[in-house]
Amino acid sequence: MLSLSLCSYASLLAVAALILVPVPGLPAIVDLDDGLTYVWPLPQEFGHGNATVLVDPGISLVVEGEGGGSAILRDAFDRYTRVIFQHNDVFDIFSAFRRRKSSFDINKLRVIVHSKDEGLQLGVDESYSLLVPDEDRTSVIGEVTIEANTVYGALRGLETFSQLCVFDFGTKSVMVRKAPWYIKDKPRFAYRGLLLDTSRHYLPIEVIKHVLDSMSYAKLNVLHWHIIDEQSFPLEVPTYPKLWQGAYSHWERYTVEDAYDIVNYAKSRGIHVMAEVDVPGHAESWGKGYPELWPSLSCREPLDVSNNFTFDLISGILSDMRKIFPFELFHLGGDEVNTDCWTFTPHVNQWLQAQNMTGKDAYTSFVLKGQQIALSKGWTPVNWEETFNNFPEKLDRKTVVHNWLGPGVCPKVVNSGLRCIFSNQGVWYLDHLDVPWDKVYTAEPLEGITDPSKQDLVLGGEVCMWGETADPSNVLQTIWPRTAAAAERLWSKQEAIPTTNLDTTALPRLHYFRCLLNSRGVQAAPVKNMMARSQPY
Ligand code: CP6
Repeated sequence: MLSLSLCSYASLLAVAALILVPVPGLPAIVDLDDGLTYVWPLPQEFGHGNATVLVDPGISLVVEGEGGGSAILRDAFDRYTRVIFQHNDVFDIFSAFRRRKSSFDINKLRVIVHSKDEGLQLGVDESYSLLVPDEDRTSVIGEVTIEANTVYGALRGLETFSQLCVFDFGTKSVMVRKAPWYIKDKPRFAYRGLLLDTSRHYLPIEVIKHVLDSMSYAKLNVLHWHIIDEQSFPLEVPTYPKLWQGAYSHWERYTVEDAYDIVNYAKSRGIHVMAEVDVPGHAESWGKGYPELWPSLSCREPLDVSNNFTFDLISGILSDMRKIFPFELFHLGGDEVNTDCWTFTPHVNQWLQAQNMTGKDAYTSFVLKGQQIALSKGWTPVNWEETFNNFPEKLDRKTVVHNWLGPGVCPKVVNSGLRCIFSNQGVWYLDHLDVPWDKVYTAEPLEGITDPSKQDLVLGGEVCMWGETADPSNVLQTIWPRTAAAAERLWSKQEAIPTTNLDTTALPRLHYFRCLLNSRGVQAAPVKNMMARSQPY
């Protein structure tokens, strides 16, 4: 037959081409049959078979359980069907028409959400189970099942399902390979954060939302919004309307409505927003509108500790912010405080002497006052580690200490009974461009902590995208792909995360996840854009 002979000619030619024209240096195409599981972060427990099933682009959502009616769930379903079927363009709608409905193995997504409580507290139940049937149509026909206690667990399950779906460009259809899948999943840590800094460079609302989308793909759940700092004060504070005179410009600002919008957008992706007001250092921009906050023109931060107005203003800011940020944690900074600036300023120095205080005493008292203001508004205070390093026993017992200076801090924090967030700058500061992905990946938040009751005091960890060198032009490609390495560390079982032979165990999966981000419009950089490993290959 003509077709046969054409075929054999073609394969002969192909074989000849392979023998005659070796193609050195082509990047390896991800081999989905290499035995690795291409879901990032890796689920806690899973098993699968070896069948390939077709997914109907017209897949319908069927909800069950008390929380099934959630608008958050419905919106997420719409988002994920757009992501999964992005290649099913107008022509594929016609092909779907021609196809008989029964030719798809999966045409229903059944989501069971047991609770209708949509409160998004720290430690909210994000567990889910996911079942993708194989082609055996005698069993539960055509139905993928996600079961979760809360809508936030269902969101995580949807993300996992979306990663199992791959578009086959030959048949132009979406399929799940290696079905059936049985997945039972939950996060290892309750706090899986990313810091964004909108003071050093303003980030438009759309960019922040894009970051939130990308976080949800890696199952990260806390946006630490470092809104204001010494360079600019972009946030509207209605009680003290001159504060945002410290913004870079009229347009580089966030209204109260903008901030609400961010918080709601994050909530619908299961992401908490933890706001930060970094005092008393890192606050120079506040004095643009209220110069009396500056000790003097040559000492503009830390804020004037001798002036009661300083604390009235902090209280006013926090009252206004309390209406916007429902998350129970609130970050009060407390890092890099130059107390010499106070002791060298005559009127502040006089005040210190009258109070019988050293600069360090005043720093302590400032931080503790800040904590009391936050506590009085119903927040749990978070402070950078210098506060713990300087006066550990004076901090309120509810304090969460945020590590950054180096390793070994969280062990001390949890031994003293306080809670800790891990962000060791040597591995999890994204502005350190020379830190390779594998160094991010092998960093372990529980290092040096063996007692399980102490381990429980480590809430999790956070990668920090400081804004000095990141703006809308490069922020996403600086965050990704390395943030994915931290995201797996924070979600997956410690025993499942390889520590050796990362080239073959983790790297192909990271390449694949990076491409998945790109396919969803996230500008994640190539894994090897920087020093990809400590050692050259
Ligand atoms: N801003 C604030 C910063 C940093 C910190 N706080 C910072 C310090 C050192 C490095 C990176 C960032 N830019 N407010 C420290 C918590 Cl290397």
